[in-house]
Amino acid sequence: MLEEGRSEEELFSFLSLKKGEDSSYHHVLSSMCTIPHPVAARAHQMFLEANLGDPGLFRGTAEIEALLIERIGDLLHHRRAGGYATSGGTESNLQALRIFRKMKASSRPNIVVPESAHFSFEKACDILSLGMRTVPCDDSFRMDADALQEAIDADTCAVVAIAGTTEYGVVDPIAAIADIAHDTGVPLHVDAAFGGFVIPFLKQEIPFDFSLEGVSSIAIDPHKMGMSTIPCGSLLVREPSWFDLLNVETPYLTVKQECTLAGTRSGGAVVGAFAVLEYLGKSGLAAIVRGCMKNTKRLITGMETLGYRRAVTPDLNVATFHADHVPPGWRVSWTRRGHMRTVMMPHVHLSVIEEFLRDIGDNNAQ
Ligand code: 0PR
Repeated sequence: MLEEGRSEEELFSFLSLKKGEDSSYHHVLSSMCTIPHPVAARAHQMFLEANLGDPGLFRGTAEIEALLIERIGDLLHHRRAGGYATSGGTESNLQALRIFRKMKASSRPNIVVPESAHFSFEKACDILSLGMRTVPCDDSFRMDADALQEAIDADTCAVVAIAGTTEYGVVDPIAAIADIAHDTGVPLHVDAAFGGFVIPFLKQEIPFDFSLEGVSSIAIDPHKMGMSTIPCGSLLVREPSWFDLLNVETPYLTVKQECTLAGTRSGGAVVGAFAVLEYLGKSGLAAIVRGCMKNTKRLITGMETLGYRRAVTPDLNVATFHADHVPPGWRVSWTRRGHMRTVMMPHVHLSVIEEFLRDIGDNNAQ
């Protein structure tokens, strides 16, 4: 700590300098976050001091959180789902597994995940002392549902499927996985942290949500394709009472029990998420998804014309390629299998894609 505080002007010029060292989203093709919608930013700002960790003090904010969950539940075909706004996909995945671990009477519980699962499941298994069984994916990087059946045993407390994989943007065969989960009586958690705000708006219908009987819980993040400010994820479960399993007593708060992982929680981000969903409605979100998918197709066609083959045809706005270099100034990422990975988030406009194609094409020619 400084002995004497700095002047505001000097301080903010330091902050500006540091902000200048951050990547602006302009040439970023590697992120699953995006520039928040101005409506989300405005609403977040309005509720900056609101703490959802003490909902009795911030009743209005708590009501907005309940409305947010109702709206998302509606989108996922279960308006009466239980849920709360988390800090993101990692917390949602952890909390879902915590519930299912508590439901299972086993001294050595395990979960079954596809090899494509996000690394947050590794953290969750470590924290919850769960064994992690990995099921291979097929040639299209989707979970092999037949192999799943063999991986489930008497100690399996949950199966995980991914509705929009982080690396390849594909959706696991969730209908088939949900049938297996249902038949074996094992809860299925669907990680739709990325895909949850995309899949409902695709031309092609892909079942992934509570409309499938075997689906028990879903992680879906407003701070990814929901255009919200960070941090805002959400976890929805089929039976609201399941959250009781996570309750702890909070004697000195306005509300006497709490099932969330964090204590103090950002009201601002949650109101931001609600505001932008309310403002855009389904038609607004659908328009955003249409744009992102059109851009994904354009990038794939453009790259293939230049000789860079796609690694897979994605379901969502993630495009991956057999390519080993990236033009200077651009941010892409690389999958574990060595493919170039790009995410066509709403900030990646068509003009940005054309610029990228020009740059990688020039690079090629040299
Ligand atoms: N589940 C899936 C399917 C995800 O893709 C992610 C994050 C998570 C869970 C975890 O979500 P939180 O990070 O909100 O806890 N996927 C991105 C990734 O790891 C997160 C990300 C976003 C990374 C923006 C970089 C970045 O610039 O790639």
